[in-house]
Amino acid sequence: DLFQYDPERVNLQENFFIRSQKPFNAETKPSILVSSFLTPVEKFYVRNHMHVPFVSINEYKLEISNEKSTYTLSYDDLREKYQSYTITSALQCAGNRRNAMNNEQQGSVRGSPWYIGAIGNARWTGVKLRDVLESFGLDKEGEYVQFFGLDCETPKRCYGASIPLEKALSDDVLIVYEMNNELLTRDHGYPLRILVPGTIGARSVKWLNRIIVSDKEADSHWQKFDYKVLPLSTKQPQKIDFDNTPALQEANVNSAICYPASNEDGNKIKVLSVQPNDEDIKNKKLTIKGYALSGGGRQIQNVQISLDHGKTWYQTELEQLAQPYMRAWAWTLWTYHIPFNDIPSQPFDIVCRAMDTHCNCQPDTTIGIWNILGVMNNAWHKITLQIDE
Ligand code: MTE
Ligand code: MO
Repeated sequence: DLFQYDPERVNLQENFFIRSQKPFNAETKPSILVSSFLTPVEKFYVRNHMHVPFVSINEYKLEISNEKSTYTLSYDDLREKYQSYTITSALQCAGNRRNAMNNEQQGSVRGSPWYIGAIGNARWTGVKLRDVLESFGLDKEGEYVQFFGLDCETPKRCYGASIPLEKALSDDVLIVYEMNNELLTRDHGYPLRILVPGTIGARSVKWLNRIIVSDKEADSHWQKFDYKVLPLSTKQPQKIDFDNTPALQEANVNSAICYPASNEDGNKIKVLSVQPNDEDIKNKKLTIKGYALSGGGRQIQNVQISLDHGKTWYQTELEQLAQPYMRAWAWTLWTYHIPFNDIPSQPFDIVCRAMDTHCNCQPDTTIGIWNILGVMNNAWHKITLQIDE
């Protein structure tokens, strides 16, 4: 049983909706996502494609190579020889919000039925990938940098991904050893993982074992035959469909409503019954909260909500970090207080949408973006509320 070394996991029901046990896949409950700007490690979503490998730190070696040369670093080498950096960045699975693409008009999609919680925001500490590549002179040639993990189904079938060399040499791509100032936990990639901020989660390879500078993309299943937006017409993908579609890299602009929420799986709720809290009753307003983010370092410019399916919009208040231009990796949290008087007849729908600083915005429905792998869903998020007094 490859899963025999998976870590013990506690308080799962409290923090997560569990999508599968082997491999372990769990998403953070919506109200937890908006209860702090940094997502606590033990509440951060976990997306594993296989088992969690057992790593003995004394034997652990990171291999770094190109076609001509191979170098190795021990864990201590990496921590001692290079300067450490910390950034705050969201990490989001390209399949986040996939379940909303399962619909009657368009059909079902393949993959884990995530609601809105395959996302988190954390402080990541490590060394710059660029510094490591430069120290071996591996920053000059090649088009891609490939990463492979220690989670292998067979010796040849390990989790792997690649990113363009240009991105790999940019300021904030890290070989990470700490998340929120604690050593990485086993579920999040102990001892080392890559963090590629602004890019889909699949490229941030955990249990990092090999880095290869190459003219080619990683030949792993997940680089070549997954994490691609196949054309809407493709219902039974063949190899040629994958060969003709580029691998996803940068994330798109997205947002979701996380509060109010209940403990029940968001995918199953048609109408959410809420009791306003004392504060809201006093102010005669209902508090709504959520997150927003974009890809490639683009900052969120605004998040709006609508109570009439997009005819009129209200501007929400944003909580975000001051980050350099094109390096906005952290998410944005937003809040709006709906005056009770503005609430139409019950139950009623709320939708949210975000726009980034490049004026990228979210489509109103999944109609034009549906794809068989159910990735990159960024349609307006909608919840239906019933206020009980
Ligand atoms: N790295 C390895 N080695 N194995 C994996 O299964 N899953 C990827 C990525 N890195 C994965 C991996 C995917 S699809 C995502 S979304 C993120 O890790 C999830 O990171 P997390 O579990 O720390 O939240
Ligand atoms: Mo993912």
